[in-house]
Amino acid sequence: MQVQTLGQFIIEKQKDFPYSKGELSRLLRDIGIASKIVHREVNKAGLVEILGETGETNVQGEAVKKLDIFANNQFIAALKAGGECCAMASEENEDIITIDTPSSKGAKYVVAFDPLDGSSNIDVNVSVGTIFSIYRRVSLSGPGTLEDFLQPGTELVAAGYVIYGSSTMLMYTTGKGVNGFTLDPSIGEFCLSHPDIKTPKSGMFYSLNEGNHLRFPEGVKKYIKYCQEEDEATNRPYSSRYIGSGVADFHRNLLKGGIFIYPSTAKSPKGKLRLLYECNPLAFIIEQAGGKATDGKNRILELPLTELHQRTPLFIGSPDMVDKAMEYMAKYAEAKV
Ligand code: P6P
Repeated sequence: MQVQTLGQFIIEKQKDFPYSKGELSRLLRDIGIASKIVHREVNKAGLVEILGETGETNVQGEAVKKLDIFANNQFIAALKAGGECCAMASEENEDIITIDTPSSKGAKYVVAFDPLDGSSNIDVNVSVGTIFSIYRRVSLSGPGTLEDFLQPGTELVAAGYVIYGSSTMLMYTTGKGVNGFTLDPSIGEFCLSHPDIKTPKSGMFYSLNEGNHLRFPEGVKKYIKYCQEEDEATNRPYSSRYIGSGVADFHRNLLKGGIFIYPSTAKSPKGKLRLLYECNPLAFIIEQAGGKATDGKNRILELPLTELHQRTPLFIGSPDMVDKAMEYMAKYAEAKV
């Protein structure tokens, strides 16, 4: 079978963008390069002095793992060197990272990313991931600005994620479907393995941290009960699958069908996941694969983005499962937690 690498695929698809002069293609290439370097370190994390915590906390107040910082530095370096983006935003950095090298000042794009999502799982060998989203800048020239990032998800030009698991895969969309590439370490190339992915209309998995049950919105509690009822016609009860690494839970549900929910909780009244570099990119992907993503009421991609690290509740996955969850959220909207 003819292997098609990520690079070949991107160039072939470039004709879908008649006005593109290859900048987006080169940007996706730069992300692929950084992903391969992170893959190498993640896959030997247990062997080298890169496990454990740095002793610092990030802007989210979360303990920073050494591999978090390593991954963050790799993506920053690769995007700076590539010269195709004029600013970046990272989960690990409080403010945007402006790039004012000569080649980047004229760059058309900005990139937001979570360099290593689920990193608290690294020490126990659970899959982790990188999530990225690409916007066209709205500022006219010079280094990128905060406004370049404060755009709704409907303005996304491209989005994707890398999952560092039993194999390393890069999944992305530019608005013309979702394609998945598996890294072949023997040749150092991401190879097309999952062309034109479509998520099942319904699935068997529901994913959420039931430790927060007491403070879930009533609609979530009722939906969980629905998932647990016995009903052969709708293949219930579903199976609860929650690994605590969003990219891993999302990836399983994308391929097999399912729903991932991170609602508002006592600890995270606005939800835990970040709109810019977690929810919007995953929402773009799931919609391109035929699924849905909401905040419990509104479409994620249409949510106004007013703060860099803005959080939102997230319901994402198979369309029929998200619709059912929304029915319960609407029906019990007024019920007090
Ligand atoms: P909790 C990881 O920190 C993360 O951002 C997602 O990857 C994951 O789905 C979620 O948080 C887990 O959060 O509160 O259930 O541990």
